[in-house]
Amino acid sequence: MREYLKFYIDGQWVDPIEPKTTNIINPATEEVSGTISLGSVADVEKAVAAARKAFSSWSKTSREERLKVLLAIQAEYERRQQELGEAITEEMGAPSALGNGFHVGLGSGHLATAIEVLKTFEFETLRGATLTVKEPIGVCALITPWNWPMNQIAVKVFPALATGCTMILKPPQLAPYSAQILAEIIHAAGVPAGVFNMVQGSGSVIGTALSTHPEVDMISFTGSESVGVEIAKNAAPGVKRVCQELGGKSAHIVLDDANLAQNVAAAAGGMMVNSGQTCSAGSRLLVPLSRMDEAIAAARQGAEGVTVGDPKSNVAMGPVVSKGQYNDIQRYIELGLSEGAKLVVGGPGRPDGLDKGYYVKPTVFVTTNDTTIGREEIFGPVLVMIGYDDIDHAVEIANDSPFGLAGYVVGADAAQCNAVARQLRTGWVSINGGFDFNAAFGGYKKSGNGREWGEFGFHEYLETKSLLGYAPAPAAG
Ligand code: TAP
Repeated sequence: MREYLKFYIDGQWVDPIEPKTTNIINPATEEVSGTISLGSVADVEKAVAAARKAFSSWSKTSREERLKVLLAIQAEYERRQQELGEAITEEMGAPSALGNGFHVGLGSGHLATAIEVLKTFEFETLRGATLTVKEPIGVCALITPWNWPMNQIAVKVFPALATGCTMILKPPQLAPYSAQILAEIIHAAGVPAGVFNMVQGSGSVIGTALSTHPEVDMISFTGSESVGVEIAKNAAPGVKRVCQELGGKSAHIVLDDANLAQNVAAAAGGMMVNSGQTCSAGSRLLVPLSRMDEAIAAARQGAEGVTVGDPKSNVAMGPVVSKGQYNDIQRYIELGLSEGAKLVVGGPGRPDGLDKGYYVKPTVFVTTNDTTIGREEIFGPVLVMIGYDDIDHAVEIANDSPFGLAGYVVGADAAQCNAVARQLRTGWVSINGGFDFNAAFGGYKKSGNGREWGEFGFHEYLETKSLLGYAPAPAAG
């Protein structure tokens, strides 16, 4: 049983000012796996004051000093990878191989990337007589979701540290353990007091206190559209910078010259990774309408190949994160059936033999882009397949979405893939499986306004200052 009752404020583990706790449920067993403290506005006040105080010195540190700190974090992070993976499995149900693998690996990948970017990042550029200086924006509130808990924290905390900002992290109540271990890692690495602070608790209390706080300069939020909008409204009177990374309903386009069976099966299996709880998941699979029968057979094969069960065992898919998430997904599956979508595989209820735990059947529907399940983010292991007539039609369907986070294009002709990718109105497009920690990640439209990852993530934490006449031209003659 885990017990994380203290917050990390001003370089110390401290008791909450008003003691209050909540139990954390293991989604695989529906049993209590531990207890955390829930913070209050008074804890936020303390954390913000610590971050404000630390900003005056941390913002003035040299690149080398910050590199040293990040390298120390990297050494500690590597040492505690196993623990992080186990925590992720327990808190949100990722299978061990995924928790220890991709979940923890994304964190270390972003950390290594932040270190490399920091080594050469141009904080100052001189053009003519004007010096442009990139300065840390100040005290940052980092509010994260539960779905890829370490990834979401890593893309915020490491660039914030690298750029000289100080911060208060508010992890998700549903997945608080890995954040707690990361705070221990940061403490052990010797990050100066007040630079990194962490308060656990509910979004409505801690998140709102941070979003409205006059001493918070910037908010980086990843999560749902509704909460993103609320944060922006709360932050508006203070004219804070609000970076939003929100939801998606991304198109995965299988072009006609691709190996259809192989790509559709892989896309169906890929949709089920992390129980489909991935903002950038290719949740709309677009296939040539003329080959729909072939695609259906391949999707069935791909989804049926996904083993579901106890995440501590050797399975491809564990449960979804919570009862609420399970119910939401079931509602969408029922909606798909009532809307007349064709069920290819899966459907309502738990997979056979799993009577306890928030397990969902890997599900595939064939539908059209105007249905609810074709338009809304389900955030579960539910793939919708949509047929297209030709490439222009595929692009039209892909872009006919309120979201614009990601896109996937697979095909044999690289030039054609590139041309399709260029036409997608999304912030991130993977062509034939391309992946890059240095590529900017973020959305168009209702998927948000921020850009994280690599060098682009640094800019979210920086102000731009122009010093005009910094280097006046030498006097004539
Ligand atoms: P949310 O319910 O939006 O929660 C995200 C975070 O915001 C949690 O820490 C939550 O706290 C907090 N929060 C809740 N209400 C708040 C408020 N009024 N003010 C400030 N903070 C508040 O999202 P979720 O259910 O955790 O995550 C799923 C959603 O996130 C999906 O829509 C998904 O697409 C999106 N997502 C997007 C991305 C990117 S990169 N675009 C990545 C991952 C997820 P609690 O602890 O109380 O919940």
